[in-house]
Amino acid sequence: KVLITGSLGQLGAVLASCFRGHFGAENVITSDIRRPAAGGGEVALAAANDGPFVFLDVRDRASVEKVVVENKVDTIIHLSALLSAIGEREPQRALDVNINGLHNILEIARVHNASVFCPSTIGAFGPSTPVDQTPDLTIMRPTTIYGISKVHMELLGEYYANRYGVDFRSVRYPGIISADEPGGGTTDYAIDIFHHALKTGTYNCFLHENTRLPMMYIDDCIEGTFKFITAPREKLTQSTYNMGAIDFTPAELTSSMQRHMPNLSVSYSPDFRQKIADSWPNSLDDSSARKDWGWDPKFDLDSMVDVMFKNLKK
Ligand code: VAH
Repeated sequence: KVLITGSLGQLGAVLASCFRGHFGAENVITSDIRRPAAGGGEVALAAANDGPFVFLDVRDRASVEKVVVENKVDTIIHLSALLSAIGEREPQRALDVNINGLHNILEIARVHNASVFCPSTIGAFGPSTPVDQTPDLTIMRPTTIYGISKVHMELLGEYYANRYGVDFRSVRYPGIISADEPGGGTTDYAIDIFHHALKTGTYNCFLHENTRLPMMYIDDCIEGTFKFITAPREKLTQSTYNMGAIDFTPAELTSSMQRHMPNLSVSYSPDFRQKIADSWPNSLDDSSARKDWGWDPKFDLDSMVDVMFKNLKK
């Protein structure tokens, strides 16, 4: 049985539906600290309604442990976290959720023999990291509380794997693009821009037009994540893998969108998120993920833009 924390978020809802499709709805327990109706739209509602859903605060170890023991959970997909921008607004809450939540999950996995998947991020890199084709193994000195909590997660997960034999797996996601509401990240502009474009024909971007960041379309993310979590352990040569796909700037995204909306007008007013974006890589070297477990993203910038318009117009 699978338990997913943070199930009503941008990734959780879609990942839950993917896992339920493969393993049966009753074998995937979704959970969140929010009420389903307050989550991110239809997909989140489905995550809560299409199978078992429990209220869980990952900071409350006893409650999480009760769900794991009572349901014989053997796989925990731990998605609860405060992202980069919201983390800078509330560093203490980010530490509490991202660090204490993770400690609880790893301890429960150790005691009850569960495996753990927890995503990392390009935010785990920092200003001293090489920016182009950033490799898996490199300098990691992030400057956001989110990044710091994710480096801690990668290292602690690896420690639990080496010391206690916990099957711990992680991937470093770039910005994930989907039609659903994102949750307080720096890469969110690449989603907001579609919603504003369709409503008003204009968008005021909070990043500079030439800020290049790695990105990925949600379908690639879900397919790849499923492949990684279910890959035979012996195929994996490391616990954390870069997962790259596309990279682009707000200006390049705008040009691609203008193929559909020639009159789309985008202005730029960088705010505090610019500094965060400037500390992250431009692109990732994900050759180990491709070699070890067959990571193979399909969407490029234009095909991602095409499918976003198609979905949002629906
Ligand atoms: C953020 N989308 O912007 C997240 C992500 C790629 C960074 O982890 O905070």
